[in-house]
Amino acid sequence: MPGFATTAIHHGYDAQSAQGALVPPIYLSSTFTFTSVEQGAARFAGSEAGHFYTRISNPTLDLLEQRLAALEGGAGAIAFGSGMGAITATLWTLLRPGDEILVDRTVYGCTYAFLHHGIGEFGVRVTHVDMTDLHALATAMLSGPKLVYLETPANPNMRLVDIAAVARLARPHGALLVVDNTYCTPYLQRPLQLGADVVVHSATKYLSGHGDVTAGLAVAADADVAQRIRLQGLKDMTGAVMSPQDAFLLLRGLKTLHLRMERHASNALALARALAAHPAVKQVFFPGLESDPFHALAQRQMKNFGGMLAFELHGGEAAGRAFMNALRLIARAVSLGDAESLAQHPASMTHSTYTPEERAAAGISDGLVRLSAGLEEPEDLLADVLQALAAVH
Ligand code: MET
Repeated sequence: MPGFATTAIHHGYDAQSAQGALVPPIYLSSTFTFTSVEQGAARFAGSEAGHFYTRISNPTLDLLEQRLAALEGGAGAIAFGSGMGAITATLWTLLRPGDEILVDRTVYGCTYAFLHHGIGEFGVRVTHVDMTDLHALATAMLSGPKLVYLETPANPNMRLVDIAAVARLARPHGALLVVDNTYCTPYLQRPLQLGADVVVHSATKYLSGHGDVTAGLAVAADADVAQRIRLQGLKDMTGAVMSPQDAFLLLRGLKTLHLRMERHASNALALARALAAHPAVKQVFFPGLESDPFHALAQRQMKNFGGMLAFELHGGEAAGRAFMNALRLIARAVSLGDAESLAQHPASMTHSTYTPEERAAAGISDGLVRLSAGLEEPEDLLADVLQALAAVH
């Protein structure tokens, strides 16, 4: 198999299949014609391969799906209209009333809302356990959860979970492991190789990388699981299909993913070190710092430490707000993985779906500030952070 960048640039496309076009064309057609009514029936029955309606499959989406499946090392991928489309379609497919889903202590706010106010109201039992504590996880597995779900690093507080260790505990119980790999992308971390069954992504973030796409993807280790997510979760239960134009932008973004991730990571490390050395800063959460409790796990599990970090100021939430309002270059915005650096306040923004008590239980403090390190010059980012800290201090 060719290396990562070669796969991201070439996998699955033969220019001669598209009149020699170097760049794959966009198939905007919502429907596909049949040479006979029998052929249409065979495509609907699944006995003949071929596209028939873009909500189910489309040549541009198909190429993107093949490429991401190759990068993640999966048997099949499914493209969605958002990260939440990928997450909800996957969980609607793999869970039934009466099942239990075991979820790590911290997850993204809308994932939490879907679990507790969406699928949790349809007879699925949602249990949280701190998956950094493998003894607690082993005990929680005894109740027989159908599915285990985690993010690593977790949004927004940068807790890391040992994917291989969780997979080893989940497998003997027959539980499927689903990992949200949005923060890392397959360039930094490949959960399926570590024993996960399904990887979900918000492709809005690093995979597209330019802040101009809202999209998601799920990748399954097993082709049957991928097909079930497509036919139940996508086709019937959510209809959350990706647009072919967005698939085109994603195919473009993927070509530079390896280069972008390295710069995001070096910028994040520079910001984390500067913040950690500043007297106004109480704590920095970034696995690239030698002092971080997850540093050793990150070195084992990730190729580099990624572009996301979080921190708290001694002055708490008020100081965090003042810091964010003083930023001049770094934008105040949710989302992540864009060329532009972004700062946001999880308690009032991305994780405002939790009650204050739930946030405390999940380890998300009110003073936490989340930064997505962009691709700008590190000196300019450092200057902005230092002037904003000076404004607070
Ligand atoms: N998932 C994105 C983030 O974590 C967007 C969040 S708020 C609707 O920033």
